[in-house]
Amino acid sequence: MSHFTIGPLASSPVVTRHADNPILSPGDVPYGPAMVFNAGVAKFKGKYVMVFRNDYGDEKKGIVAPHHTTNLGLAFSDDGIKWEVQPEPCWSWQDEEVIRVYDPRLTVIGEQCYMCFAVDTKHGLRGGIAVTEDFSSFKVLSLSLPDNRNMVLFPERIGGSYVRLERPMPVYSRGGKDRFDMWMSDSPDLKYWGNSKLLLTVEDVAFANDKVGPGAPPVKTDKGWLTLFHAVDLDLGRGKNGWEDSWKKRYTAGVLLLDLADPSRIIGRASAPLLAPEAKYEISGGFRNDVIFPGGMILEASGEVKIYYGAADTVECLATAHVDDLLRLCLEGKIH
Ligand code: BMA
Repeated sequence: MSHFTIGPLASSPVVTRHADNPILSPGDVPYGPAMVFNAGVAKFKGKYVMVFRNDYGDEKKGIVAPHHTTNLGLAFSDDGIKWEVQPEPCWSWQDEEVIRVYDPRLTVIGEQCYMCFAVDTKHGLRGGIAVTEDFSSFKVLSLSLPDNRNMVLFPERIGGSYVRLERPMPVYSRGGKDRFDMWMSDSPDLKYWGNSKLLLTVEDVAFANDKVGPGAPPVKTDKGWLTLFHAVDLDLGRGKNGWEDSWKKRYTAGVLLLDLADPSRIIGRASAPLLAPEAKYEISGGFRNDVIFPGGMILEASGEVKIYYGAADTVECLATAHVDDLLRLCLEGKIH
């Protein structure tokens, strides 16, 4: 399958990057990662909490940065902007089979905080769900078959079931390349998942030609479930773009509105990206430049929506928008 080229993309004027960006950088973390990004963020027990991904190099082996070792860090905040990073990472998982966990996504359901995460294993990439009460320990509730990840949970049961968005990686049936779409499954208990449905395809999204998948866990509004997705375009004309030898992809964030009672029904979607890489920390100086990877969204009582995203796979950033503008963008866009 050949890729058509997408060309330049701009962020929506309804979204504002925070003046303090990046809100978390490797230098803010006392245990020395090379990259700090793709965080999950929630409001839990009166505080903002962030679980972020740390990637390390191994100087002894001459690996300066990339995805050599990964753990998950923890930070708390009173305002969602200034973060107190805890002195130790909160979780890592390495054993004979598991290589690392990464890309945490937080959803509060009732009194507990659930964390979806990606797991690299020696026998495939898996998606996991864990639960915690205090971020000092995590109980793993389920692990998917390979290859599935980017899972996010809805913050309440819908029609009696837990619901998640996810992005399986069906390489064989999609032309042997990235060509990945967003799916949805439900579960009676967070362990057994089924009723899987295709939700949003890469062909649906004008600013993607490579893959689309979940980003920030959905938030409830009176018009529907509002959620962010990642959209990826590949341009083979791109060369070295970051510390990596070659990086030809661009990641943007899109916004989607799902029906409250039946979230497998898309009721609105902005036709252009909400966030496209433009700021200095998104387009330069990172491991993989031109990456915006949304992982958290908080709807404040004022109507402000805080959007947390990893930038250039190297730092964590914040942007804000008003919920009414996001709903309007979705409802003005193409409705399925
Ligand atoms: C994906 C994941 C993300 C990462 C993105 C861009 O495949 O590994 O964690 O942010 O690529 O490199």
